[in-house]
Amino acid sequence: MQSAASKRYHGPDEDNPWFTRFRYMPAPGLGYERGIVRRDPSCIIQVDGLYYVWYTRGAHPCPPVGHERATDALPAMPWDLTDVWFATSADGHTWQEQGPAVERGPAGSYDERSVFTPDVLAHDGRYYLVYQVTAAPTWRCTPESIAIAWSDSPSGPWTKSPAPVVEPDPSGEVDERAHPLDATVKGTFDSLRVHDPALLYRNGQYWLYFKGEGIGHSNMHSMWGVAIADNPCGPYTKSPFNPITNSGHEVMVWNYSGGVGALLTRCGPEKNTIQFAQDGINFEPKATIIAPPQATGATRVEDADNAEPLSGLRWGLSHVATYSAHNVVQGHDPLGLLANDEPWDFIVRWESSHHRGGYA
Ligand code: AAL
Repeated sequence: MQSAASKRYHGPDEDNPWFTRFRYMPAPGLGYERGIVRRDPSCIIQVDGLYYVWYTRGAHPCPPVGHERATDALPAMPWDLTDVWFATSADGHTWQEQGPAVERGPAGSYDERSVFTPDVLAHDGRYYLVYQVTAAPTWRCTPESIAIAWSDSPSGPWTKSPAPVVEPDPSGEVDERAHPLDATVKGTFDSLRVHDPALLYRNGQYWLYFKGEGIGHSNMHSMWGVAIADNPCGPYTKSPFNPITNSGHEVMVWNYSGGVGALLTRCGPEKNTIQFAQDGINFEPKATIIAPPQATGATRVEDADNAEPLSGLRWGLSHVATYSAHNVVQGHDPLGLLANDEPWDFIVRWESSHHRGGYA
């Protein structure tokens, strides 16, 4: 006799090389600070012995006021009126903020309102930053795109692409001031916004993974797509297989064994899973995890150090989104810092370990 649960049992987490647990600790230099938003850190790269990270940073006169009250100086959301900054660290624990890497463009440009949520790729001696851009404060149905900047040094200066490199799919119809679910015509999963870019180099091409939000779709059931280019600065062509996940919010992907590992959090039936696609497209869940880092960037590893499925997920930085109550609901207040009297998002460090269980 065998129960349904016993029949589908694949063995304990401890025997699964894709399973891990996360623990959290402060990241001095990038921690809670009144008046400053720090969130959505990139992956971390090491150059000449120094760790580098990029992130969304805003110096705001007050916490977010929402779209109706937002002005040229008052932010609608934590990621409104922000720039991409970078910080360095000798030990990966204590960080020194270095200043802006990519800033908002002048009035009339595609990135005049905010540049945010970066990721980095170091390849062939060059550095590429991919990030979100918007010309207007985020509200119900305002569009958002992805742009790229490049440099010969991780410290910049950075050259911006003349236009965004990935745009929302031009399907669906909705009033900009309506709720996305009140679409007159439903669009594809990425017809409203493309978000959370993550850039990998694989098989001679540049794979730009992103999260889509769609007209007629709830942004709390987000999915991911990928766009591929022969040249890092584009043009990028969206895969005909998109969406390539049915779940997941902020994108975290890493190269492993010729394929791509992925950490899916927060949204959809396969939230809080680690997945793998040998071809970078057809993802399969490999492990269910608890309390994963939010909006995270992990430390990129050299090929020689990338022998295990989770070599690309050893330690990194993530954010605590104090502004959103869902962090409390989902138990993501590992440091108890939501007790702070004002919501200013900040960055923490995490480490993962394949713990064997028990009380040791
Ligand atoms: C995030 C990301 C994107 C969204 C906002 C800032 O965590 O999904 O970056 O636009 O929230």
